[in-house]
Amino acid sequence: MKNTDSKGHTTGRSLFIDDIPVRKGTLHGVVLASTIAHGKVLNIDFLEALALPGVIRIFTEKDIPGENQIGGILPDESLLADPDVHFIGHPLALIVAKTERIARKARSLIRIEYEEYPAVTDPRVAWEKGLLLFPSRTFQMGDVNTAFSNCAYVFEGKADSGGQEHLYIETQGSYSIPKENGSMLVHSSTQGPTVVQRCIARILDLPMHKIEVDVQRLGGAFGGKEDQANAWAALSTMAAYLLQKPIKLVLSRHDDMYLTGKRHPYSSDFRIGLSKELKIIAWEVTYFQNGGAAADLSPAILERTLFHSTSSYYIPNVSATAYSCKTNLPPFTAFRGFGSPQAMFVMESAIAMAAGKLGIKAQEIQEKNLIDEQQEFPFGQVAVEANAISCWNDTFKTYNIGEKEKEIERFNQSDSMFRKGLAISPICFGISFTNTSMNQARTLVHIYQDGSVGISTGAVEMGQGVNTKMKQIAARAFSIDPSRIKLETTNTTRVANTSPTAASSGADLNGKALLCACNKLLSRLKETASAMENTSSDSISLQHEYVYSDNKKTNIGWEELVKTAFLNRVSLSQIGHYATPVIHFDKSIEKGHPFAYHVFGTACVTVKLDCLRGRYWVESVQIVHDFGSNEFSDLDLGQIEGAVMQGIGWMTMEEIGFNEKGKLLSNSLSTYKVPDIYSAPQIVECNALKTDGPELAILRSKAVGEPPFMYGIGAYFALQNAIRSFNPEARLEFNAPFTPEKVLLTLYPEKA
Ligand code: LUZ
Ligand code: MOS
Repeated sequence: MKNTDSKGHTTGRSLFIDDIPVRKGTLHGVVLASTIAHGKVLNIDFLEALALPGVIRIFTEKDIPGENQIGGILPDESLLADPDVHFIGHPLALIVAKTERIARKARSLIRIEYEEYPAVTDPRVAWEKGLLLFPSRTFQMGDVNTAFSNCAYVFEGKADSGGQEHLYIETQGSYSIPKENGSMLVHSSTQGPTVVQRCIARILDLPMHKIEVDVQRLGGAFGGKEDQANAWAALSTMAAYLLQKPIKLVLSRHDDMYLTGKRHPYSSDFRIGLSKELKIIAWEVTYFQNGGAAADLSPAILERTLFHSTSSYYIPNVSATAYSCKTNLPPFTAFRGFGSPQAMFVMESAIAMAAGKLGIKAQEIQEKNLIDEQQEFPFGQVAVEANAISCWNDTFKTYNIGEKEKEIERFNQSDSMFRKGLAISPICFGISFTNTSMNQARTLVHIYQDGSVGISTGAVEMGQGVNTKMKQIAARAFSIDPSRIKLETTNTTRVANTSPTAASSGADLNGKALLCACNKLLSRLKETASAMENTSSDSISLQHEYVYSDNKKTNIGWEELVKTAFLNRVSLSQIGHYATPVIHFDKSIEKGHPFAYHVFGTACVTVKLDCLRGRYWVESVQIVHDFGSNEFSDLDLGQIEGAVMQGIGWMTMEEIGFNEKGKLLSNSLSTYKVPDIYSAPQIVECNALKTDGPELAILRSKAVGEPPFMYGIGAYFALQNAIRSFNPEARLEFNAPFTPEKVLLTLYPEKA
């Protein structure tokens, strides 16, 4: 199926928060936030702002009826500063006015006095000062110390990767509407309707049933709205509750960029040990995660980093330690890949370093160490249906990589200021929330008496096409035309206790729960049909909108069947519940089986570099991807293409800058560059690895949201290889993003 939202999006008819027609009496909120990174608020002078005509009220921490706490995993983040501020952008107050423009004007009239403390922005500095958000964790397998002493080659180094701005097209926002008896309806641009509901209930000291969160769709999220939609929804709902007026709070792009957290920057130390035969036998790594001022999702992200410390490789002796360092920056948060891209970058850096020192191609090391069937990850899970090697081999065959390498060599020998480079990027990503209890979902299916179907799930549509997948699943289950099916909004009153749509698992979890509901309805409809046909229900099937009896078409169509069932008082509504079986994890020993399955793939990335100016182009990204059954090929290809671009952006051009006082410098689209159509690779090809796919994936079609992001890592190393060919003496460091400036400075190192 094609994405059912395509038409609405391209004609501008799809509804986002800012498109909801506002109710009469709606007021508008704007957030006042700290302008210093660390300190104490001594006084805020609201007088002039309050005197501005049209300003209704300004809410501060003192107005919060419940707990001033929005920390999801750890209770360490105040909604409104009280009076300590820990980052620039820490909310201090909500200004409510008749229009957004007036609220904004009022904000400019407010004067804040602080006592300022020194700010920390560097994770290693924070670590030295003992500033951790929570205790460190270590994953271990084998015996690294003995292993290192037996290695033929040992290399150590440092690898850093930067943050990343989500830049969802729709900024964060919410619209809160009071209902009767103290209940609230909240439209929120969130991946986690239940997370928002729980957060609001805590802030307002209300039971969760009083808060109905409704989500039509999001204009992108990428992890940025897994936890960080909370503050805005809580603020608008608190104001709406206390004023008993509808309140709309939609962040401007600039506010969104400096108020919200981004991908975690990491700084890491590594040591890699290889045998003479180039087998990696020892791997030691320490990650310094820049967590920002509060934990947010960092504990889960840190965990996913550790789960991916060996990337696509089997390494028998591993010691991986991760620290979450507390800095005075906005709390860093979920972003596609969730800590795993950072880990994979370190692993690939180590391999690139080893290859450089040994004077061989990284491919020689990569290929010899790909994880194979029945080999163990450092956290105890054993690889099954391990497709790393088949993806690798298929990539080399399908795209004739050997020939491509020769072509590049020939090109590089020609006498010009251009060089080309190639790198291979294998990926391996574990599917399931690492927090086992989150791997559950529910759906609610209504078959109306006219045969039309309404489906509610816990999944949030954010452009990825999950609603289209749900439609396809139900259409197939009932064997009816997809046009009979409507996907309802994601709503906490219809489907309760949803996990956020995250961890690439929205389609798997909700799709399985949907199948469960459909199958129950189907068996009741078959009972009805068997009575109509005077046969056993085993001999009944539904095919192409008709009842079949013993595989022979009857003249009972879908509509007649449904109507008959209704008249016979058969329930045409059904809840489906799904919880991923098999998975478990024991944190006390850091071992278990946390993932339903892994997704594999290999990309060959080539770049062309202008060695005079440092400009470069990604020429091609050619992929063999492990889709499983590849049941949703069009949608999934869209995910691959988007993820590849986003991964290349993270690795090459997207550079988050904070100054030493914790101020975000890259705070607009003129100072923060994201890939546009001109920086898209000329060629993006993706072939599906042919497999049946695992039972635990919906329709055996594997999760696809996050894994292909990591193909972008190849762009970094392809650039290094192009540089090496131009200047073999160049000092190659591992410090992403590899912006054109950095590339130029690497091509022409300053003479000592
Ligand atoms: N969110 C989360 C995620 O809460 N847990 C996870 O394991 C995860 N993984 C990837 C992306 N988001
Ligand atoms: Mo996510 S990074 O919210 O799947």
